Amino acid sequence: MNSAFVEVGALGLLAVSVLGFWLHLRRSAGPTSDGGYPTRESIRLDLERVREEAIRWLTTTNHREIGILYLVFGTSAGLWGGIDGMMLRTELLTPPADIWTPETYNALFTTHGLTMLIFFVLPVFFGIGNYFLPLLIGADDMAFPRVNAIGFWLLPPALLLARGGLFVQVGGQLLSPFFSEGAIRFFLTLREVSVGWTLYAPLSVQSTNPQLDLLILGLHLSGVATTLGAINFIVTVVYERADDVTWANLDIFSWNMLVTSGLALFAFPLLGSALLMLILDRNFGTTFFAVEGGGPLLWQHLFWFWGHPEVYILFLPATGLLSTILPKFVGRRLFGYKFIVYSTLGLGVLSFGVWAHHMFTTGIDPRVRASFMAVSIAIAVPSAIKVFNWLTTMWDGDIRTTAPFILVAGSIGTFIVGGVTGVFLAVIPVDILYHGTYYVVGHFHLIVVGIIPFMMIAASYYWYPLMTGRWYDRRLARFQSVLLVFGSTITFTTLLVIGGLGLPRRQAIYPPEYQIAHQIATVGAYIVGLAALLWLYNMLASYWRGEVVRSTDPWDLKATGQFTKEWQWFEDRMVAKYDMEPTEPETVRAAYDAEGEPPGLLGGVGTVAENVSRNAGMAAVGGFVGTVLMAGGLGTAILIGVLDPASFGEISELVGLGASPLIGAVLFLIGGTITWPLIFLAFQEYLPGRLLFETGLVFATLMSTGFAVAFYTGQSGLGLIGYLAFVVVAHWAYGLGLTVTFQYLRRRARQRFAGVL
Ligand code: HEM
Ligand SMILES: [Cu+2]
Repeated sequence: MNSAFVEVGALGLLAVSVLGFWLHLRRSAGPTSDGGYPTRESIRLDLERVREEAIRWLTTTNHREIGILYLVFGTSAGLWGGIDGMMLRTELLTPPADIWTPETYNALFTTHGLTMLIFFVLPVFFGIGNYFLPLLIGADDMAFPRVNAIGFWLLPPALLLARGGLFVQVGGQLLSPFFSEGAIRFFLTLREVSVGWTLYAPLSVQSTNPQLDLLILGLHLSGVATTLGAINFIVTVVYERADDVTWANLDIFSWNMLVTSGLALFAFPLLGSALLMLILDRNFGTTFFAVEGGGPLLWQHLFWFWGHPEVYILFLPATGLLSTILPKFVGRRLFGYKFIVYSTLGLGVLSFGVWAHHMFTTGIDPRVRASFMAVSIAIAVPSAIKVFNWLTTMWDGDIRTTAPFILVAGSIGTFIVGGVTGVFLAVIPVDILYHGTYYVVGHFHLIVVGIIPFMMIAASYYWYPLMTGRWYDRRLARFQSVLLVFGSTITFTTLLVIGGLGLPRRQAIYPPEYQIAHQIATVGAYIVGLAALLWLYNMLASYWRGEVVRSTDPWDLKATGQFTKEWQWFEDRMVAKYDMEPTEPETVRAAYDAEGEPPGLLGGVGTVAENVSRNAGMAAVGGFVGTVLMAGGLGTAILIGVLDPASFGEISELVGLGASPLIGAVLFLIGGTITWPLIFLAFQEYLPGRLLFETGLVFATLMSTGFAVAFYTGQSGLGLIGYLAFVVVAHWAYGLGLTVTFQYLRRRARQRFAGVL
């Protein structure tokens, strides 16, 4: 089949239907006409209006309008790249290359990867950043509004250079029946590039396709655009913050945009240089990447020194959105704000130090490889910190299963799978097995699909009322979110599996035993595609038909004290424009905030020494009470013979004091009085908002399993059941004693803090 026609056709169909649908909605939403024909005047006027609008959008320097331009551009590119993805998956429905040729398949994964990474993700995030970052930090506009406009307007020509060859090619095919080959040679030489999105030398140097040169120029231009945008974000965050926005309360999304922009500032100029070298090698006979010159490995080093940070440039804004949106729908403050900021900074720094993990199989020096392995594994730590903080934010929250929340929860899930599979890849022996298989494709798609578009869509829902003054169709959105999570999970976990079985990627032809798996993945991909279309429909239709927002606080954020600056801006506007009353919530509660509670573990502010001694004192009191209660349970167990007191001897043996049950029991008491309560306190701090009491039971139950294993002395049958029952009950007694005491002491501390006592 003629892939170029199919692709341009699909793109055209999509564009025409969106435009037609938009005009239709717009007409039907307008004031009802008297049924007559439009007069000359009204048409002329309309054309005049169109001209004015066009000039306005072409020349705007307003951050919100530029944001929308970016969003429209990025979404269009994303749909284009998505069509490539669907075409790839369609080819993989059957083992032979019967739908497209292998050459076309190569072109498709090249353009799909490039379009998604360069022209979809970054522009969309820059769009969200442009629209919301100034509102979030209380700035009037971006620092350099005109640079901002230039940064955006470099992108359309960049995309055209990178992928315009497709249209030229289709043009050539349309013209060829009418003209001689010589007359339309230009139209016939350009082909979509098929050397892989990493443009590895020597293939990219030797390829004679002139479209590759245009692509390199287009990428270069997009790099310039990105750098301009990044500078603007950095200066805006640093200099344009409102007086009450400090580094300590800067919102998480702005933090992430700042770090992302910092990464872009270092990464993209390097890509630019490497691309220049490549184009020189291709056209002017230099030998930067020739075997007899710098060598193909030099290209890989330069490429991945940009490429790995680029992955984080794309990923960080998504995590920023997640951290911003999640708390709103669980009624809790973001847990561990500081750690989320630090982990963002940590990821930013580390991401420059791991590039060679993409080159483990290229035969670089084993010592170099080993150190890159270490850093690559280390990068899992800041990522995990984020995940734990998200989970803790959800702990005991009032979860509202809105569409944004469903996407957030889905993202955390796919990110865990994507992240853990990535840690495996960071280990050299595992990478040698899986490199170049679908395992890699599964891994990175779980992240690039599972968190990036998910969070873009979640943000589009979350801020839709603010941007348009209307609600999207909320039922459809929930359905769409579930569909998206479901489709992506099916597709990309299947790819992990077939990669694990050893199927190489980037091949249009594959052995027949993989067919079923590939078909499952393809169906999953179509589900994702359907979800994308439903989203688009919802966004367009609701703009004209959606329920009008009648509250200045559409998400009821004031009730949990999370009414942030951008919503304040919205409220002010609604009040000024439509004379609305600011909405007041019926009930207000702190978002499980530490306010009103004495800060610190259990006591008020004070020196470290004061805090430590106060907490240790409380732990000892609670631990003592708990241990006394527990001793009752264990004592009974010993009396009826299901617990062997001799097993205490093992504790003292463990610390090297001989097998004395007495010493063991003393150690046991010390542990019960000091160690476990302190661990519990730390644990309790990490799971705030939960009733102390329940946490105590969970904690005690967990401990009891360890105890049951450690003190097991070969009981069986009824004895074993009795042993286990007494162990659990004794630990519950311990947990109860611990927490009730804490609760009592804590109340006293709070009263003292509030000056009651
Ligand atoms: C439903 C959505 C998507 C589907 C069905 C899909 C499918 C595919 C397929 C089949 C491949 C080729 C695998 C191979 O043979 O190596 C691929 C590669 C790739 N995809 Fe996606 N993809 C999707 C979304 C995305 C997104 C959102 C991004 C980036 C943000 C992305 C980035 C990439 C990259 C970088 C490659 C590597 C290209 C290469 O092998 O050189 N994809 N995708
Ligand atoms: Cu990497």
